[in-house]
Amino acid sequence: MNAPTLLVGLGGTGSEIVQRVYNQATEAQRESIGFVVFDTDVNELRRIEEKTPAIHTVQTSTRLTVGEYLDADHYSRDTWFPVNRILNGKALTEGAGQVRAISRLALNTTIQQGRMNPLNEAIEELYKLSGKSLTQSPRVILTGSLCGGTGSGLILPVAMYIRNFMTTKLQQGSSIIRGFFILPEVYNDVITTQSERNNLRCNAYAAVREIDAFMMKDDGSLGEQYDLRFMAPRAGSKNQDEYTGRPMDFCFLFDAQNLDGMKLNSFSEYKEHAANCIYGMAIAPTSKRSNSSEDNVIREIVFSGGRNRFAGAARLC
Ligand SMILES: Nc1nc2c(ncn2[C@@H]2O[C@H](COP(=O)(O)OP(=O)(O)OP(=O)(O)O)[C@@H](O)[C@H]2O)c(=O)[nH]1
Ligand SMILES: [Mg+2]
Repeated sequence: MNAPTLLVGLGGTGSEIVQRVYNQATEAQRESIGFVVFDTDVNELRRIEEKTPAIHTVQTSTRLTVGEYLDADHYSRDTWFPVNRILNGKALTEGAGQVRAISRLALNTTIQQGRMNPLNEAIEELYKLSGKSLTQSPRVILTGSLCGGTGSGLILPVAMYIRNFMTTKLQQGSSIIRGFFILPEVYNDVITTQSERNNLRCNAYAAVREIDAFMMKDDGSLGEQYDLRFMAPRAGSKNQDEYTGRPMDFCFLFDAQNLDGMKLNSFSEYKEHAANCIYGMAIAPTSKRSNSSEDNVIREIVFSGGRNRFAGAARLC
């Protein structure tokens, strides 16, 4: 049996990739995989629930506007959210409007209200599986783009949530968490205005900086002048707690061009390519080789002070 694997799609693109991997997997492979998707966009989630009901879904949005979220979440309003009157009127059910902070704000309420249960249950089911075989702890894969609001804003908090859930509830702190994320140039076919493309790049830059900073903190290579803490609510509580640990062990990034400057033909082909890579590296029989070669990389990680946790991803065939 494959190592139990949790596959989590964040935002519209991430959810679609998870759905594609689900469709590629055989019935037997699906038994050791927990599929979970997160989105603010109810229409996207509904499509997934109709076509693939076995995928667990978490809707992070409610009917509230940004202003109403902030009225109920003073910690966010007073400490980190970029409060803006125009944003205050925005409803969330059709997406986070490419604003990462909105997605993070909605997730805080999702945790507070105990609506992370589909994710918790998927993790617990895998834990039972690994308990039976007593061989390997569950592996975790997060996917999405770094470019929009919803997925990009969820990467760090959802990774930290999963790490802490596994460590505190399941004593599985050693689980390897890998991220597979799409970079902005891949959207050039569908996003054509320069201002929107710039926005995608800003989001991607901010997301990489966040992931990197918390990886460095955990590796002990972040300068002492940075007092970096990740604060989020605990389930069912308005109080903020510090979540600790490394958000992910390896972060794979997909861009539009390969080393020879060649591109795929369409946006859809990129999503299929991302799904193929995840399937090949995490689920197919060849995945055992990639898992063990990553384990062997530990010596090089130590020598580089953690600087080689980022990688590109592609299939050779
Ligand atoms: N025009 C167009 N835009 C797209 C398409 N697919 C994705 N996008 C936009 O590209 C950005 C990145 O896509 P996703 O990763 O799916 O975004 P998300 O995580 O769902 O975040 P938001 O939709 O911004 O809340 C988002 O702002 C999307 O709205 C598409 O087919 N056409
Ligand atoms: Mg979306």
